Amino acid sequence: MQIKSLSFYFSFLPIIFLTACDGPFSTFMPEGTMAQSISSLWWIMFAGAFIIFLIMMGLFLWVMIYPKTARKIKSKHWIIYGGLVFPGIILPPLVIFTLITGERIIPLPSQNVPEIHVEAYQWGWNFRYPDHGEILTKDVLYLPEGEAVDLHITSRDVIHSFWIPKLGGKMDAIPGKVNVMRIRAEEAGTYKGLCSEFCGVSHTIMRFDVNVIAPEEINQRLLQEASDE
Ligand SMILES: [Cu+2]
Repeated sequence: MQIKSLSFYFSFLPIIFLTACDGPFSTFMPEGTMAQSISSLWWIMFAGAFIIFLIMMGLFLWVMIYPKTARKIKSKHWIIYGGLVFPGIILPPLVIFTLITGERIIPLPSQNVPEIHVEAYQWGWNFRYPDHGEILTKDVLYLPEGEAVDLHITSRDVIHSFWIPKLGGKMDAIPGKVNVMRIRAEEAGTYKGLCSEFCGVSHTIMRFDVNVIAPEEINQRLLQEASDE
């Protein structure tokens, strides 16, 4: 049997790394404004970390290959340039970008945004729509396409965590407390959400569907849901 070259086996490597990049729970394929901001921040942080890694590896190799030259650099210069100047150049842009992203996804009370009340419990989700006669949907969340909504998230029993990977970040659902998260889906369609905090034996089945539909259709769909109950 002919032994294949190493490059043949290495050609499969990207497949291993990229197979998990798509699918309903992927954060690499954002479809909402908040998820897009978080994803961009992740890539910028990744690029920053990667650049630092390359510089550190370069320095490491330099010290290993040319130890005599490296020894000529005074230790105080390593501290000044490596410990103060270098982080002083790299960290501020990352911090500024993080603050801008946080500001963009934070639910500012001054903006008038419709509310949906989310209640987590072992092991499911209740969604109530105050703008539509407090209609209740179980394990199905209806969101208007292209419009921001404030989700008021709480829990009936233990701590859970609300997450729609393609649309936004995670938010803890804590008994006796209401956490607000703004979410905005740009494209109509069906998405998947889940509990991302281990909450008991049936934690893994604590999932829900998200139907993003035209804003003018929401009321009719909710009334339909209510009559089906
Ligand atoms: Cu849970």
